[in-house]
Amino acid sequence: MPLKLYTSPLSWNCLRPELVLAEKGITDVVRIPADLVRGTHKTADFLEKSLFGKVPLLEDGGGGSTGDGAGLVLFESRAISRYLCEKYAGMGPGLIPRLAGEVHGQDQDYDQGRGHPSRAIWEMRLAVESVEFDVHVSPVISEMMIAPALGKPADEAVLARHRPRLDNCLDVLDKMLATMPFMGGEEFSLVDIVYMPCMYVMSKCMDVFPRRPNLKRWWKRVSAREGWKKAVEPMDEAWEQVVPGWKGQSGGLVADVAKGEGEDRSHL
Ligand SMILES: N[C@@H](CCC(=O)N[C@@H](CS)C(=O)NCC(=O)O)C(=O)O
Repeated sequence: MPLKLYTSPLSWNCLRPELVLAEKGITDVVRIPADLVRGTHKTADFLEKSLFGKVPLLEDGGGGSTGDGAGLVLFESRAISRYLCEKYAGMGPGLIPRLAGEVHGQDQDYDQGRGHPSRAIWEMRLAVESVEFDVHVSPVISEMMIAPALGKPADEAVLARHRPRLDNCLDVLDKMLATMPFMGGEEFSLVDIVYMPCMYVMSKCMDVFPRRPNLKRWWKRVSAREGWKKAVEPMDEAWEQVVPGWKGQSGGLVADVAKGEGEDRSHL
């Protein structure tokens, strides 16, 4: 049975699992488009499954609400992405680093209760994205991109609170990337995938890379991947409709264009 993914090309959160699917070459997916502008996808059935009423939402194996593959329903883009990495560990690039002794996705050493410094460090880097980066980048994107697209002024108080912390986080990432090629370490992995969507969208509204050479090198490396090019194409098409000039441009784009067309896009 194909995977069922409630998704929207406008959504950077949906881009995370889309990127895993593209990297892994998984095509047996039925996509249910979410209308983020009108919210028409929020049927009773959808709301029963996606408890916060958000996309992405993944169904694997039909109905039911929990389970082990059969009848699995998952929301939260990072949980979905990780599930896909683990389920399809044998397809495409291994997006979760393997440990010594690991066979067919089973970590024998973990089973024996032993800690692994290298995996612990990778998990720490994965956690940094949601607790240090996303908490600041999401409000900044909302104010710098969504608000102007709606023809609304940015909330300066929100920017004053989050922008300095985001800048600090980007500086830390730049420093980190001076000693390793990827966000998770020596190899491209799920850690890069969780960062990429917001990094991309943010680069449309502010100058992220000019003062951060290591971050810039990282972005060049990861955005050259075929998986990224394939996954981001629908997003570029969709946003070009909302913000003409979106494609191929960066930094300060959105504040200048698309002054709201009377539709409420606050849920984007
Ligand atoms: N933390 C969630 C965030 C999901 C989210 O905010 N999705 C937005 C689209 S980017 C959404 O569904 N918004 C509709 C709404 O809030 O009604 C994740 O990573 O999946």
